[in-house]
Amino acid sequence: MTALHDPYLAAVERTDPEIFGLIQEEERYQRDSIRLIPSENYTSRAVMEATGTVLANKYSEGYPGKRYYEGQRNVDLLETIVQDRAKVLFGVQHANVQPYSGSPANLAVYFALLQPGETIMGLTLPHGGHLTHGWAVSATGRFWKSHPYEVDRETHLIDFDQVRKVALEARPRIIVAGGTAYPRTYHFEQFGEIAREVGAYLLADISHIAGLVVAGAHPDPVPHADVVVTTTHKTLRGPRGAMIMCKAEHAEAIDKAVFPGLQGGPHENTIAGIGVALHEAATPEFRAYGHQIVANAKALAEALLERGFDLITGGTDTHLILIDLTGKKVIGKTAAQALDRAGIVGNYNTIPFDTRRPFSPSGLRIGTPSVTSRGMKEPEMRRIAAWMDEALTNVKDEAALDRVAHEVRDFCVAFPAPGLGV
Ligand code: DSN
Repeated sequence: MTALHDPYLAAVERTDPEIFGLIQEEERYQRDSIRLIPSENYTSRAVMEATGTVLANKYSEGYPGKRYYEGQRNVDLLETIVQDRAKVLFGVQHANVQPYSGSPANLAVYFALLQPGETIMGLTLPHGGHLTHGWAVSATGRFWKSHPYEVDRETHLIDFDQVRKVALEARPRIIVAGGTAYPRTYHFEQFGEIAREVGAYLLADISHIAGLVVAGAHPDPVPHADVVVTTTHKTLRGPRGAMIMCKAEHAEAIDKAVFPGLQGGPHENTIAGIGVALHEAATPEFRAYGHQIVANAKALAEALLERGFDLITGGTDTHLILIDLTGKKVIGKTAAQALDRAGIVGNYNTIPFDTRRPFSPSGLRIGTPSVTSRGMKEPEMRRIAAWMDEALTNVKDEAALDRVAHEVRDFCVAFPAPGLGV
């Protein structure tokens, strides 16, 4: 078999030096920088290899045993194994592993369970929700009514008295628990109670925290939610994709909504990569990884607080930290650009009740999944906080940013990133 395979990327280099060059540049960038975008990670080489295989040559519309194409003898077995792994790992009755990513997965859930015009109640986007939780510019806000809930104005926490009040007013068909910039625990049990009280479904969107959930580092949504959606590439550390998991009673509606409702042929190469990631996520090492992500985020938050940074909610329970830069007299975009120049990659983000606009907000969002994948621990988080402080007090000082970038590059050498080929 080995003769079939070139050394890593040799065929891309021969065939298309331009694309090869950019992939190599990106690998260097990912190797030499401290990546703090909380929705990103480093997949293992095994996940990456499974994703880039002959499975990309297939068309397999339908589901195992019920395809619209012949030639599925391997693909049917593969997709069934991946479904079974998801069911065991998350403890769910049904798993659909075909959604192309998180946004189509959420759309499929609404398409399956709601009539057009019924009400979605999610955390509003500027307070840490997601576009597909009913935000106006998203199809989810066009085809369904959106009646969002907010975080508390003082604490910036989800306040369940307020959630309940909004739910009683809005009478939503579905409540969404989950988000992209909320740094604290999602209390799925309380969401579930409110959903049942108002006769709504509960969708737990655990895209950001799925790896923490399987590691036991975040409460489990499964006992409380009708449907659980997750992307597969964030803390779960798989390829770019998504899964919808649900009770058996919703299985048929969910499957029909994904295919033929919204998608055509599933990307079986991605599904193979998801399978490898689920296999890895079932190990004791992954459990330790999930707990270390949270320990690192708490250590990083603590070190930033000591350096005078304001953190939304005062800290974190998860992998994610949202910094309010107002007191530092630097705006989110300038901060993110200066950090990138210094070899530290985060993203500018709105903070709750932000007085600035979304394209130039007051916040910076960071997280620890990628640095934890490199084996960094609490002492390294304190060094990262020191570099962030140095860069953010010198946003216009090219020499200072260069100095940090050099130190970061040297530091990264000691923490090899999984999956890289350079
Ligand atoms: N865009 C993703 C994130 O960065 O959180 C969510 O879809």
